[in-house]
Order: sequence, then C-alpha cells, then structure tokens
Amino acid sequence: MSIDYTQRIPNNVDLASDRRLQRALENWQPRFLDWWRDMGPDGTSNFDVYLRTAISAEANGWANFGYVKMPEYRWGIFLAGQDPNRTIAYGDNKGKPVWQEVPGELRSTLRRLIVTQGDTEPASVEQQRLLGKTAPSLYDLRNVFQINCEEGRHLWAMVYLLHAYFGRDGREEAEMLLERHSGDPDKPRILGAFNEKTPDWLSFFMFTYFTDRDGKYQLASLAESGFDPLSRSCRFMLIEEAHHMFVGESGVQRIIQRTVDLMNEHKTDDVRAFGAIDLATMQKYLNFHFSVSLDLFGQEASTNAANYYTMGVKGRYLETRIGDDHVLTNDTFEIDTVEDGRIVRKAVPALAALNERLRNDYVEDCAKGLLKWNKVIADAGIAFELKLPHRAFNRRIGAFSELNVSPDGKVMSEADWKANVSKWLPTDEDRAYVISLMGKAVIEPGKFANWIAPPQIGINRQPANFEYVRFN
Ligand code: BYC
Repeated sequence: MSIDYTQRIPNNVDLASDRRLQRALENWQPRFLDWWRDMGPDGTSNFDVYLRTAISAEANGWANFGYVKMPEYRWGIFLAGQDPNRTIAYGDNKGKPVWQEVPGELRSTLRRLIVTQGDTEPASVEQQRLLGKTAPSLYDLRNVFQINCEEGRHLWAMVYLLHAYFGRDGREEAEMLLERHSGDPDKPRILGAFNEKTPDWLSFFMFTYFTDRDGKYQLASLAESGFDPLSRSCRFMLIEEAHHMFVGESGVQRIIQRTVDLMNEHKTDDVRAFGAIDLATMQKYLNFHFSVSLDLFGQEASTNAANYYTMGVKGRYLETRIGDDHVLTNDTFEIDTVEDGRIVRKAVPALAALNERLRNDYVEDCAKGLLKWNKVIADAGIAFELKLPHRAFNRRIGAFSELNVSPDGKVMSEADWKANVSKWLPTDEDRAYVISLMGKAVIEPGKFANWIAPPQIGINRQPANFEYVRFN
C-alpha cells in the first residue's frame, strides 16, 4: 500500500479509514513531542540532522536521506507486508490461521509483552539524552540522533498496537510509556538494563552492540507471534535495529583501532597517558554490558516463556527454520543452572527452557563481533584477546543471581568476589577516566576525538568531511 506522506502520522495501516483510532493517536502525538522535548536529545530542537526516514515498508522505502529537525521527524507506523496464508508455526495452535484481532484469553499476556517491548524504546532515548554534548564527531552525532529517532518510531509501533487493539487499557498503557523514566526511583523503566546510565560513548557503543542485540532477538521471537499485527510490526522494526548494532560494533572497533595504533606508536599498553582507552578497560565495559544484557532474557527455566510459546504469542528465533515438531511437549533441553551452590548442566523440559535457548542464540551472535574486534588487535601484532565473560558472571536475574562467579566461570565466596571485582567491572575510577575523555562535542566536519579512529565509510556513502549535522 502506498503512503500519503502528507498525513500527520505517515503510515501503511490505512489510518485515515479509522477516525477514532486516528484521533486517539493524534491526541497522543503532542504528549510524545512533549516527552521528546523534555527527555529526548538535550538542546537539539533546532539542529538539521542528515537522517534516514522510513517512508514505506518496501525495500526502497529506506533510501530516503535528508536534513530534518528532529521534532519534525516523521514518526510513522509501518507494518511489514501481510501474508494472507500465514499460519501459527508452533504450540497448541500450530497450523491455525494467525489472528488479526487479539483473542480474548490472550489479551493481558499480549498487552504485557507489547508494553515491555514498548517500554525499552523511550528508555534508551532517555539514557542517551546527553551524549550529543560529547560526540566524538559529526558522523557519530548523526548516528546517535538516527538511533534516537528510530527508537521513537519503535515506541510509535507499540503504541499503535496498544491503541488499535487494546481499547481503554491500551490507551492507559500508552500514557504510562511516557510517564516511566529510565533510572527514576519512583517510576523506573520495566527492565533492569534500561535503568542503567549511558554517560559516555564507550558505554553507548557497548549498549548498542549488546543491548540492542537483545532487541534483535526479542523482536525476532515476537515476529513469530500468532498475533499478526505484532509480528508484522516487529519484522519492520528489525530492519532498523540492524543499523543500531552496526553503530555499536563499528564504534567499539574504531576505539580499539585507535588504542592499538597508539600502543604501537608509543610502545606501551598504557594508552591512558595518550588520552585513549586501554584494552583492559574495554574488557571491563564489555563484561558489564554483556552481563546486564543477558539478564534481559529472563529466567533460565520460565513457565511464562513456556506459556507464551504454547499459546502461540512468542516463538523461538527463526522458528520456522527449526527442524522439530514445534510443540516441544516431549522434548528436553540442556541448560546451565545452580544446585547446592554449584553450576550444573541439567536437562529440563524444552518448553521451560525457551528463554535460555534464545539467550544461547544471542550469545553465539555476540561472539561474532568479538572475532572482528580481536582481529584488529591481532593485525596490530598485539597479544591481547577480548572475551565474553561466563554467562553466570554478574547476573541479577535467574539462578546465577544467587552466586558470585568470575568471568571464567569459577564460583567464589562473597569476600573473594569483592576482592577481585575491580579487575572485572568498571570501577568508579575507570568510569571517571572514560568520562574525562568525553570533551566538548567535535563538530568540525571530518574531525574526530583523539580516542577514536574515523569510520571506514560515511553514512549513505558520504565523504569523510560531510556535514552530517547543521547547528543553525
Ligand atoms: N528485569 O519467567 P521470567 C529492545 C521478571 S530490548 C526485570 O523469566 P519472562 C531495545 C518477569 O517479568 C528487547 N524483571 O519472565 C534494545 C517475571 O515477572 P512476574 C525488549 C524481569 O516473562 C535497545 C519474573 O521476572 N523486549 O528492544 O519469561 C534499545 C519471572 O521471569 C527481568 C522484550 O523484552 C528483567 N530483566 O521473561 C531499545 C520482549 N526478567 O511474571 C530497545 C518482551 C524477568 O513474576 N518481553 N523479569 O511478575 C519478554 O518477552 C519478557 O517479558 C522477558 C522476561 C523475556 C523480558
């Protein structure tokens, strides 16, 4: 379906034919803009930013780049194309047509999942609110703004579902999505990682690498939902998510590049003396962001996850490509868990292990970026390897939260943990050092802060000195 781009809310859901829904969303829009002004990127309303705007769900709907003032960004509602023959691929409803409306008995479950997903989107914008002040280049400044706008669009995607399919409850939930705030002691965001701070660009790149990747896996599971509008929303969101993870992966890689260049130039590991981030500190940030993101997958053994699957509301990663019965009632799955204070491997019913299975897929994917990062280090002739910590390290959710576990998987006493944790997680001093590098934003086109290498290629193939942001 083509989109009337002159509408207030660009969409491919034929909003114009549903006056009640259109009015509800038009009522919510000013409150969203108030939230963007108060909680979104600070002091940026007059900037012209070279942004990509989604203008259709077709393949070429992506190539639409141009200068936009962010409050005027067209936060649209786009669903991926509908497959009229799509059936539910798993669980008790396997083989039945997908639902175009919310089945009554699944209403609260679906609403809860949509709210949890929706809550993360504005949360991340709040977390990144001040990053623009210390951007290492115009290229990076544009990227954080692009991500913020797209997270805003992902919020719109969930709010559309709440308004269109969940009546008054949905409208109330949509209001609440703007009232909870990241790190707010009274009304925090729902999931732990979204209440952490993102005070510096190393944290931002680690967040977009590790935490946005949780987004990829959760969205992919929800894309398998029997509730077709949710599935189609998530399919479209996944395309945007890919750019966010690229920003994280390439951002970390560029910091490493700069660090190893300085190590070789000055024949030292101590690049702090030269205003860069040493590899040991990068490992600590990696440990933190990986472990906090692992928590986002929930408990290793979860009846919630089993119920979502059996009911057909949330599937596995790439469900239809898995070669089993897609019902799983007779299957088992091996997970690591805790017994008598030790980490043990145990077979549990496959349905209960779905969170852990998704976490496995995620961990495997995370490891790929580390191969690239380590190649930069190896190519520089430096004997150092970044590693993913053990999955039981530094956990707050699930069985491992009761243990103290080192990055290489050793269970230890509380006293030993306390004596060693400063080697494994960023200390206050590490954080203060990284923050101290975040000087005033570098806004001269083609220039970069000292602690990061330039990217290999510009956005939309623009030259290195392209003016990605105009300040007016
Ligand atoms: N923090 O049975 P369990 C993204 C609660 S990121 C706090 O394991 P379940 C993005 C849980 O609610 C992707 N509480 O739960 C990235 C439950 O509470 P009740 C976001 C937690 O339901 C970057 C209890 O513990 N999307 O898109 O299987 C930038 C028992 O746990 C946490 C989604 O998450 C936690 N981490 O699993 C922007 C998808 N974990 O029932 C965006 C939607 C668990 O006892 N959400 N609990 O009151 C879900 O699928 C599920 O809610 C979860 C939790 C996988 C998160």
